[in-house]
Amino acid sequence: MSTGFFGDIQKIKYEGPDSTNPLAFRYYQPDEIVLGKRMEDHLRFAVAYWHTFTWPGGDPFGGQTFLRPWFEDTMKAAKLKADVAFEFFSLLGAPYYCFHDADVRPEGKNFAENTRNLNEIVDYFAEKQAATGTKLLWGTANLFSNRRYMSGAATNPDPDVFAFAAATVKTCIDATQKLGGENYVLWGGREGYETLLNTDLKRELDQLGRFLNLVVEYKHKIGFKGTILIEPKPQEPTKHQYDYDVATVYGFLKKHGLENEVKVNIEQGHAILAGHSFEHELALANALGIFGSIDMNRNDYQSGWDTDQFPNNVPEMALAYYHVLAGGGFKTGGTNFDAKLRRQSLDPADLLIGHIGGMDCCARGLKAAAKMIEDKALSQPLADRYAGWETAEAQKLFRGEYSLDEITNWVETKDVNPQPRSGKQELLENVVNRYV
Ligand code: XYL
Repeated sequence: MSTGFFGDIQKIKYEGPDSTNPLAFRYYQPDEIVLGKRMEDHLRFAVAYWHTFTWPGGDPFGGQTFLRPWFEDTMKAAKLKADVAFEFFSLLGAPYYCFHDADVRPEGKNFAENTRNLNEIVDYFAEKQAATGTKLLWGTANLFSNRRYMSGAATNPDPDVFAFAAATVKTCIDATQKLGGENYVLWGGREGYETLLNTDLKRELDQLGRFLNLVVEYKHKIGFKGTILIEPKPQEPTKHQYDYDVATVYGFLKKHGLENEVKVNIEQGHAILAGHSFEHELALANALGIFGSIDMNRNDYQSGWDTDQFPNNVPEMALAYYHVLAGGGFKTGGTNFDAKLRRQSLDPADLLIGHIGGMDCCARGLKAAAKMIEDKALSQPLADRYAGWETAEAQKLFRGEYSLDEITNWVETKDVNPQPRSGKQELLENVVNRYV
């Protein structure tokens, strides 16, 4: 039975680019074949439980603006929230969702009660997944909101907090496995510091390494088939977060011998905060072999904080999906909308409209990216640019078969005298603009 929260809104349908219906897709067609695969299977959209159903609309200067009938910390309210959430997934046609433990269950008075509450909701979700066909892209633990985590979770100076956090992650991996989740995410919002004056940086990094090893060991112990993902972010809430960006996470994984065990969940807004473009982070993760999944949103380029808005810039999405496709596309990952409404967008319909716009924007970006790949619009100029490295001599140089002396001899005897060639940036920018 419907909760009635969305009034008489019916399942969102594709109506084509000319439609002016705000509650219809203009570009996202799940069954459309792109590069030999259904669009839905490329994009693997997920709704973020926290922004869509839990966030009350506060900002640093004011509290709740959203009035939802489930805003109450009880099991009854948690179940109503779940009813509305699964109605939402079905109306939108989102194949996946993602959640933190704290988004879905009431806060208990201790660890045992938290676990009981989580397990009760997990059973409820399992029934709803079976009834609707919605799947879990990833689960995660909220190790940053409760005051016990104010000085970190894994990186806390108090080992009791480390233990509490580790035990909580165990329950969340169990929940994710039970619900058939395809990934498990670790975002360390408090795994960083406010000031180095009170922080033993080396110790905290070692604690974080131990914690991550525990997670990987447990994954193998229980036979969890999903991917463990770290989500980089440079700061906010802490002044400095240890999982700063893709490059930093890779160095950390290497140090702890986990580079083949853990991949990254890359968020558009976090890339921007780290001073990178989204495509930089995606391309680097591909290059390092650790690309996993994406958190899709956009940041306000003027604000300088993590505004978590829905994406609305097609050229940006085209370049993002270009790198996703170039790396072979998602395996267990997907496109999670880690995006929230602006706090004045009060209406239930706004929740749908935000996601519809984001999905359409991603669909357009995906199609543009696929066409660029088909036409070799960027890959051919790239191959041409590096073609010199394909010669036998250059290959030996690359493989390390020449010493510095031999190279010097080569340069001298052949009178090597390189002539610069145009990088053709403007030409390539114009090429991209033909597709978006
Ligand atoms: C906040 C982060 C989280 C993670 C999950 O900036 O994006 O929402 O995605 O903990």
